[in-house]
Amino acid sequence: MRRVTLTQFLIEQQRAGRTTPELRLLIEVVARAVKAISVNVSKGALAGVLGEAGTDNVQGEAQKKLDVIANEILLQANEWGGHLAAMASEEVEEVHQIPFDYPKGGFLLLFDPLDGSSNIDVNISVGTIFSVLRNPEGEGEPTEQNFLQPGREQVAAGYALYGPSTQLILTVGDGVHGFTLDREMGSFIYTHPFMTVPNETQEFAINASNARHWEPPVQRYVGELQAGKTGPRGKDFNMRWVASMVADVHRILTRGGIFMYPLDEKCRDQGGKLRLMYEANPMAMIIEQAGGAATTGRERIMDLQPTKLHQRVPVVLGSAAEVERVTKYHLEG
Ligand code: FBP
Repeated sequence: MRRVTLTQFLIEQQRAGRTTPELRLLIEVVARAVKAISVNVSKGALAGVLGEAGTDNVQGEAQKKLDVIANEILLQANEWGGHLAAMASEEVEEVHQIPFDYPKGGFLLLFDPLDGSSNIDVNISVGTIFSVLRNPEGEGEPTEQNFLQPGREQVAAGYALYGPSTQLILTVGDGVHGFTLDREMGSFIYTHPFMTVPNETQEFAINASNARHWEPPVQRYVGELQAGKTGPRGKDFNMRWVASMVADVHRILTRGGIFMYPLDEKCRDQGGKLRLMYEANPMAMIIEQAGGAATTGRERIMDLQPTKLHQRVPVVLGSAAEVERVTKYHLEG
């Protein structure tokens, strides 16, 4: 089979009018940053990048060294790239402006530089999640308000998975496409065309240690799954929880399933655990583009009107039939 690189794939998308030269070039800058992060992640203790950084992020969470390294790599690469009006990162409280002496572009980039931080020191897969929006017309430096657009306004979304191999999963609104990093060539090779989420599944992902905090609809749904053949679902379900959203979502994109980080008594005050702008929205776009569904348990995630850059939301995504069932249980009250 002809090996197609990410650059060739994006140029073909551009020739077919499915993306613009500016967006293609932006995605290539993000891909280059992902390669640099992949090198750091794979070196681990050899490069002294494991462990705490000794600082906290905007969410008050202890930062890992790799959180800081990955964030710096993405900021520096995209500041210089010339395709952005501004950026937003899980690790940075305010909007990150492009230095005055660098060229600017028409896009806004949002990212979680290293997702699944709690797994870094135990060598379990982690990732990077990103979302691209258009910067609304207007004078002056972009503000937080410029970013507060519903997920359906995203022009691209993707994630990198730093696992046994490094993969880049991408959508520009025409299906979901997967690329695998060829370390010898230093290029992402097109390996997974038009990834789709199977509608039916027998696999679910949720942090069951939170069960006592769950709302009744989730108690009911998970209870039925655990009842398996003997219960109303009449079939057995298996559970998986990597605690790296990227890894759990990638499994669902590959073989189906449902991922839930619902609203529970533990995270109710925060509105949820996962962040809307650079975790839930990009993953929702990818899952929907792959034929799945993504809700808060009550509403379509990509229809939510954001109110804050770092706001958190409940997340239920994956195989459409299961997401619809969980949402129905919530709406039945
Ligand atoms: P960050 O690591 O980017 O903060 O992401 C949050 C996250 O690690 C998700 O990747 C994962 O799905 C979830 O938190 C795991 O939560 P828990 O520790 O409750 O299992």
